[in-house]
Amino acid sequence: MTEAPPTEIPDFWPCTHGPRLPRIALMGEFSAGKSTLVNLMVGANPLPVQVVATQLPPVWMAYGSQPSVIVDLAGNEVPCRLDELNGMSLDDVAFIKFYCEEEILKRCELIDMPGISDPNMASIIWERMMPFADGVVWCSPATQAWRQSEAAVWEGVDAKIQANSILLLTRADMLLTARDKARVITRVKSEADAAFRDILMMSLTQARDAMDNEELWHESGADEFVLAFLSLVEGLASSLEDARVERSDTVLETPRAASIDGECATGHVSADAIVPRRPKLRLSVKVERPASDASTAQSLAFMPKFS
Ligand SMILES: Nc1nc2c(ncn2[C@@H]2O[C@H](COP(=O)(O)OP(=O)(O)OP(=O)(O)O)[C@@H](O)[C@H]2O)c(=O)[nH]1
Ligand SMILES: [Mg+2]
Repeated sequence: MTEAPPTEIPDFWPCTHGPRLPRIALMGEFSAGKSTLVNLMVGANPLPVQVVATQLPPVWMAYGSQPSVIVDLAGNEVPCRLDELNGMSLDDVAFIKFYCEEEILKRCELIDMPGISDPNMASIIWERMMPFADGVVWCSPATQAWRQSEAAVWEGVDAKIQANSILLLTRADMLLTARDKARVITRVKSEADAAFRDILMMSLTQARDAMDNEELWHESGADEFVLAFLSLVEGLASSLEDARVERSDTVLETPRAASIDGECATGHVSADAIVPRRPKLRLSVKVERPASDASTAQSLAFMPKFS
């Protein structure tokens, strides 16, 4: 499935130049909490949750104020409103590009995938987006965490992506005791530890409802997830920057010949032409940081809305 990146960039993929942000795909089975998590991170509620009548294609969220668009497989764009998709045929749709001006999107782009086991959604719809993700947050409900069907899909994912991915056990509030939670975490870690960078548990609804209640927020598991997520994004941003600098030492030869990393060359690209993008960070939530990870802690002066 995602073993090897495609040698050619598909028509629907936009040609961009210069530095780019890490892209994180939100994946998991139907109703696992992917859109709830994205809404929490973005701090608004752009994505419909528990959609039944309308299944959304991948929704790629990026920072910006421009109108959102539907991008078809040929790369054509038409204006889009998420609430107007009802009944629309999505056969030729590659993804929806959704823009909003939220802090987290200055640090990474998020791709909210349809459920991997959704009977109404062919797997090709999310599979074709996979080569463009740098990392994944895989949501799995804690009450039936890490099913065979999930593990089977994950096995087909490139090891490099796996190493940059978090397994998030959602619906922690449905497990009644701390002992139950510990049991589930231990079991899932024994099965999937090597296939993820972090395995965490969280109640998305509890985090969503916590507002300024720090205790509830902490209890929801959100603190830990935010730290892990931002550390992941920081690491990916550094790797992308290193790779970009390396590439800029080499002349890129043919148009659209670059690998599928968001830099699609139409000519020679030199280091001078590229201005590194360093978003200005802001503090919105105070978090206790592990003393052992000073550099990450420093970079975490920013928190996604998430509160
Ligand atoms: N109790 C509880 N409910 C949750 C949690 N996370 C999500 N939900 C609920 O689960 C339902 C489905 O959530 P979504 O975010 O739409 O799930 P999804 O993975 O995006 O679903 P699809 O896009 O349809 O595959 C919603 O009603 C959420 O409120 C959680 O941590 N605890
Ligand atoms: Mg969803």
